[in-house]
Amino acid sequence: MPEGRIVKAISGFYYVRTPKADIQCRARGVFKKRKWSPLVGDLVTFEETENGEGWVTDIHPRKTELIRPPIANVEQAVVVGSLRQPELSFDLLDRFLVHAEREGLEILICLSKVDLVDDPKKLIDRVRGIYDPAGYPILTTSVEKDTGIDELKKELSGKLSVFAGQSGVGKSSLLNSILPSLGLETGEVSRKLGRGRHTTRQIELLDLPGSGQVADTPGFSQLSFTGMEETELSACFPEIALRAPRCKFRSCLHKNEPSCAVLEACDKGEIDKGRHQRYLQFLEEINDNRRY
Ligand SMILES: Nc1nc2c(ncn2[C@@H]2O[C@H](COP(=O)(O)OP(=O)(O)OP(=O)(O)O)[C@@H](O)[C@H]2O)c(=O)[nH]1
Ligand SMILES: [Mg+2]
Ligand SMILES: [Zn+2]
Repeated sequence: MPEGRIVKAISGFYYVRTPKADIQCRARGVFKKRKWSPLVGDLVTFEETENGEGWVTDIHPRKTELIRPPIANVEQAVVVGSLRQPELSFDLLDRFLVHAEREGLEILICLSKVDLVDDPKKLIDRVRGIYDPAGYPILTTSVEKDTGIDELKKELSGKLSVFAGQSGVGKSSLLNSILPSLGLETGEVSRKLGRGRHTTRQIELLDLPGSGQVADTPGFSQLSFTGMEETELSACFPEIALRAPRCKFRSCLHKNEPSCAVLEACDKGEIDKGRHQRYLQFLEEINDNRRY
């Protein structure tokens, strides 16, 4: 039976890309019963019907699975945050980074709209100071000034990547710069609210020239940690995970325990205090989830 990858899902239809064409498929009821539904990025087997459509009959085992945005088998997450319009949200950035780490994805932070800041170096250096200890590579881009686009192209080549970030940070604009023929819809950021308008509505997996694929996704404004355990969180902060083995207590949660190597690194400025604070905030949220 034919196989392919789901590149788009719209109201119960899955578009399965094969070397010949995209086949519009539905999913067998059995998936619904098992509460197991196909995701964009899934490799599937399908059965062709006479009218050129199909039924998804099997979903191949997933290498990775993100919940928000819901997508399977991506290898790399490009987390986009604009320096202005909207302002960079470290809270949202870190929330997404936790989810990407949990799936073991390669991570690239993309600081977009550098053209909107008069002296971007100061701000960029500050962001580097926060994320260098975690080992995350940072790329700065501007679609207006054509900055960083070639580098971004290189980072995407040969991989399956997902673009994620708040609405209005310029995810679709970046993809249009990389692939002008795409003509993805982009939307103004509301001046009054300083927020994007949720222009992209669907996840769509796009083929890159040469090899590689990239998914444009709708912007998010919230991200929670449902289903996550307290003890899992520190592994999703690389700079914390690195030091945790040197804490006195194996069960250390790096809150206020004695001889905590993480707290010591924070005091010495080796770990950014804001990152640690957000770690504590997320820890509290995970605890609250368990209580209710
Ligand atoms: N000045 C400047 N504006 C940009 C840049 N990139 C994007 N924009 C503008 O930012 C606005 C939002 O861009 P989009 O590409 O629609 O943002 P998005 O992240 O795809 O937003 P959603 O689809 O809503 O999640 C548009 O008005 C773009 O023209 C940039 O590098 N510089
Ligand atoms: Mg978009
Ligand atoms: Zn500790």
